[in-house]
Amino acid sequence: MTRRITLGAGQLGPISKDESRAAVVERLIALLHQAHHAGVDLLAFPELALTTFFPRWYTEDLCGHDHYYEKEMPNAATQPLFDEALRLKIGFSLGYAELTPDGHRYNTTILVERDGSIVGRYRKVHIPGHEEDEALRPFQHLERRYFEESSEGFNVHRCFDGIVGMATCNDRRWPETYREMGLQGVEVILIGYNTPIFYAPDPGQNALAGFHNQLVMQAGAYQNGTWVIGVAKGGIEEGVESLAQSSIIAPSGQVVAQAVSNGDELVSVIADLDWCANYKETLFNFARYRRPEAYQRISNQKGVMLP
Ligand code: ING
Repeated sequence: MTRRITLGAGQLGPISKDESRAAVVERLIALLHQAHHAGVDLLAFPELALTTFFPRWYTEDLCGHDHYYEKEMPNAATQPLFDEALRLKIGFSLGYAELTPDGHRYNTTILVERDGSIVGRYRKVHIPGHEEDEALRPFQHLERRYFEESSEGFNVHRCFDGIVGMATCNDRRWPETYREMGLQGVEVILIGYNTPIFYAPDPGQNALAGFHNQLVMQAGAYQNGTWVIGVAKGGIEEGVESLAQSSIIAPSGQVVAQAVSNGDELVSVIADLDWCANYKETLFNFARYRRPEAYQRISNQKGVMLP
């Protein structure tokens, strides 16, 4: 029996620093309703989907940004989203800033099945940017000040009739992200992102922001035989232009659907999870064609860093 599920990317436009959680949750629920009409089974929301991208601002005292973090999930502000998703029988992933009871801070995403159960949680591994205020920058990218790197790695979850994994923003640029999940048989990878167009360390890359975004996700999908959903918070948010171009990519590496706006927009695709086998069991049959000991020999000789 063919395993078809309808995948959705719930792209968000800008969230202002004064926008309430209730107002943002209303926007998320509006995307849920569109997803319901499109027959979506699994809807991915962006990274840090409940607040503005606050790492663009420096605060001396970390607690100065505590109001941007969630201390539990769900909570009073997000419960309406969980309730409506359950009523509509739509699963979703949601990115948010997590402050744990013992004071750890993570850039977190949860995965909720259609029955309302939380079936997965991912904490961002690759934390980009910098730790201290860099006055020469037009805006900061202080994720390394506000989030810890997770040591939990990339796990996969058997749900939605398949195998689903998560990654966040900068993770998508690193091949290990896809490979770790590919080696676990992943069939759908959900990736939320907030990506400023301007890249202070090398502005020459600005014009390639969209190309690099597509390049890494298309390659990751193809080389690991998996569907990939890249879902943005885009547009000009508190004066910073961020990439939109949310897209759903097939195991062939083809972009099947892409957002046409920089605002709140649903992108959806009917995905056949069995298409993953067309690549996993042929070209990229890891068990048959990858000899780990060969990689080990290369790394010993040439100091090659292996994923
Ligand atoms: N953002 C960015 C990303 O990797 C970045 C960091 C910004 C990289 C601009 C390159 C250019 O897409 C997050 N949140 O990881």
